[in-house]
Amino acid sequence: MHTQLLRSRFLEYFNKQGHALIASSSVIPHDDPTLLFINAGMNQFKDVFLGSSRRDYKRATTSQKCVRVGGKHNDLENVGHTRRHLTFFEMLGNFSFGDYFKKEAIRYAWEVATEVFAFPADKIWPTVFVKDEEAFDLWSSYVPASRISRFGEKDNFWAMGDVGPCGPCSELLLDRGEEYGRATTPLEDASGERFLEFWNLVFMQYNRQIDGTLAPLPSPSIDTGAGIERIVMLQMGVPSVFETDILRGLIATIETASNVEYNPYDKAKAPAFRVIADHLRCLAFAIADGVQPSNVDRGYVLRKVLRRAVRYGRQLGLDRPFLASLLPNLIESMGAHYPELTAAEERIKELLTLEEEAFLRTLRRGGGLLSNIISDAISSGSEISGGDAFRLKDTYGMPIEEILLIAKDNQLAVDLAHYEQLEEKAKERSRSSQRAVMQLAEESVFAQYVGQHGPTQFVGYNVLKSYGVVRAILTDGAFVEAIHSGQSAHLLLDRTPFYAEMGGQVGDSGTLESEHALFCVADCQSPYRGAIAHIGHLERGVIRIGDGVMALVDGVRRQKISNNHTATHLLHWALQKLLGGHIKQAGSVVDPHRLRFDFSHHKALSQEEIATLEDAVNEKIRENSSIASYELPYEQVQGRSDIKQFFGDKYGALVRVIDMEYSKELCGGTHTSLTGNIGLFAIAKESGIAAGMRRIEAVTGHEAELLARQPLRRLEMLAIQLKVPVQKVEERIAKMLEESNALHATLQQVKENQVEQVAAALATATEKLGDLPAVITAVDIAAEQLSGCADALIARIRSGAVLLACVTQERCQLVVRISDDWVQRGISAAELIKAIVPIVDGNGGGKPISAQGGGRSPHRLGDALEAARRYLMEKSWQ
Ligand code: ALA
Repeated sequence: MHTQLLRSRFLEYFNKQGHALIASSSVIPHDDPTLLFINAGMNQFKDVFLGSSRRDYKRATTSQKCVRVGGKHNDLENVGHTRRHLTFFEMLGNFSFGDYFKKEAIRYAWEVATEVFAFPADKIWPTVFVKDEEAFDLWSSYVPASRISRFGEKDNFWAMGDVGPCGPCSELLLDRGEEYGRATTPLEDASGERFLEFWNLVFMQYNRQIDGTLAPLPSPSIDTGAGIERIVMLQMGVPSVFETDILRGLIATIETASNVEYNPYDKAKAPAFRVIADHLRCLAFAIADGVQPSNVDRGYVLRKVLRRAVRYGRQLGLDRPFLASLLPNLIESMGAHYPELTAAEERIKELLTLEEEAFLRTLRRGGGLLSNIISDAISSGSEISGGDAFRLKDTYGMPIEEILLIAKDNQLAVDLAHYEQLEEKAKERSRSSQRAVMQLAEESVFAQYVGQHGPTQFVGYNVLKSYGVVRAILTDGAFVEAIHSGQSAHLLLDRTPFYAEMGGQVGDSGTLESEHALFCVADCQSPYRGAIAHIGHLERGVIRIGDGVMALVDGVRRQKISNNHTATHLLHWALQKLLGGHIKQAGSVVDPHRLRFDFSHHKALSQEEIATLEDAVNEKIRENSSIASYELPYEQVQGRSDIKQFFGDKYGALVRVIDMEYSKELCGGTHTSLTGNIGLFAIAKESGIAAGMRRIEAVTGHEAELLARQPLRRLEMLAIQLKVPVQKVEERIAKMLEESNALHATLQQVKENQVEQVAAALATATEKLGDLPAVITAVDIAAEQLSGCADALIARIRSGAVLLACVTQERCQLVVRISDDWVQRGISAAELIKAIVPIVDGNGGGKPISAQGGGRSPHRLGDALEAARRYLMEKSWQ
């Protein structure tokens, strides 16, 4: 059964059992710093398991795009060399949020395994967590007890990460027979190849805290996951996931592109095919969801994946960008179920090719760098340092094995110990940035708060002032009862008009006031969904938990932010109108002073395009139309092409739409009520920030006026420098240009006269070489006058040869002129120059009547002139 069919049968089965069909989330986790990429179907439901958010359904089923690379779940270097490691795969799953539990989960899994997957019932071997008697008993009604194995925490306790939802699990294994090993039970099968796991049922019961303790979840839930590639592999009876339909199809296109045949048993070449097929899927899906190869975080991981694919491509002779040519095949097999892939086709192709080109250039430079490193090491008699080896590997993607081999060929050692230290550090960097770790600690504190008190109610779309009760006070990462004047803290209220930074819009500032206290809010953040932290310090008084405060947002600042946010939507609309629908927002920042908008586009905008954008936005501002906002169920909005939404975002059951009729966008930010409030819009800067990625920085209102006034200010400064009133600047400059042209002409005349004078003086110094009158000399004039001087001289002496030379900055220049009559007698300027320039380490050429040359050794100019004399002497006799 092909992947497509299997996927739909699985989803249909669970849909019939009352599970909502939910689309895969983006592979980029939204608002979850604990994760680099989505690595399991349950990620998009993390909040629901924790009880901090709710959905309209209690059962769901998905086919989730997963990326396992760079995190704890995968080792990139394995992919391609094993039968089943992948960086990208689809995970089928069914979920219960406090609805059914172990009994039904096991029944469904059994039915699907034996009926939908059609695996022979007597080949299915369940495993359970060692202490889970309940699961053991439940399985006993389907298989004999002898086929149920108990495993410990390492195998049968699943956790999403170091913190978060987790619980004991039960796996379904399929016995693939003796061909895959002699083990007779899963407990004996250390490699797991014979008794292959194909489905994991997690009985979600706990939330692991930062200190490692397990807090019970609000209600026991179910999370299951089955890798679709593995199921298809088992069904088709093929030895590896790379022999299944989608991946094998991609391998076929690689065969065509490289003209090399794929032989799964060829240890030298087969890994390359597998690496490329797998990595292409990972890259294409991640790019479609908005990640760009870069030097940080996810972008860094993606860059590593792409470089690995390119390096393996070279093993198949693919030494030019090739990944884009494989994409149509992938879209054909997966685009129908994942429309975001089809929609992003052009952008994916463009980014892949740009990145491949850049890396191929880097590789070529890397080759050069390696030879330098080697020659330096040989001449200094030292080894290749760990730092150099790491640079070659990390920046130029050269595998360490290759570096070791080349070093060995040159009888050089490599400081491997230091290299490995650097490698370990880099791994650490990509695994978890410091920021993520800190946020993680904070996150769990706030998660605990939301768990206890429920979310803070945000009332600030309509009001900027509201009464609230202090629910929690946090100083130095711990909850306290009260704070006193001078102390800094994070304050949480039951309700607030303060907007916490999100979706690019900065947090509000303002004050929290009571009769006895004044707390200045410098920033407002939401470290965890539902928690709104007012960050600031207590200016005076005391604040205690339970105190009532008046929350006052700085209204002027908020208005500017809202204006800029609406202007961002207008800019997005204008960009799509001008450049086309492929323009996608890749990031934005909205603060009171400016807005910044990043988008995918392959070339810089022209001045004209920038003006068109400004005009379009300003026109909408002058229309002064109102901006509507309302909430809709996400199901109704999903798939509506007239509402801009981002695959990179995870939306709740209800979403907010910002509607200006011509532009509709899902957005949680604050907006101005009438477009006219924005006043004026001006683009301050347009620049490139990465391959295929542009950035516009713009200002509105008073800031836009200041920007518009800048050229005038410059003009005023200019007028001061020119010592004329502003109105006279043009006139003054025209006059200066006229004067400067006249001066230039005079100077030219002076130079020509000078050349004439030098020529006249030289004409009197004619020597005779045999019959040939000649002037051969070095002169003290500028190089650009040399030709003019030689022309004037030959005109004066009429018949003969002229060789003039001058010396400038470590070089010498030579020009030769031969009169027509001597050319006819067989003397050639070009030949003369060619005969003498080697003496000054240079080259030259020209025609019989005129030639020129230059050299790097001016101290041998005298010798060259002597050689010219001898040459001409000989020639004049012939
Ligand atoms: N979340 C579980 C897993 O990834 C099902 O294995």
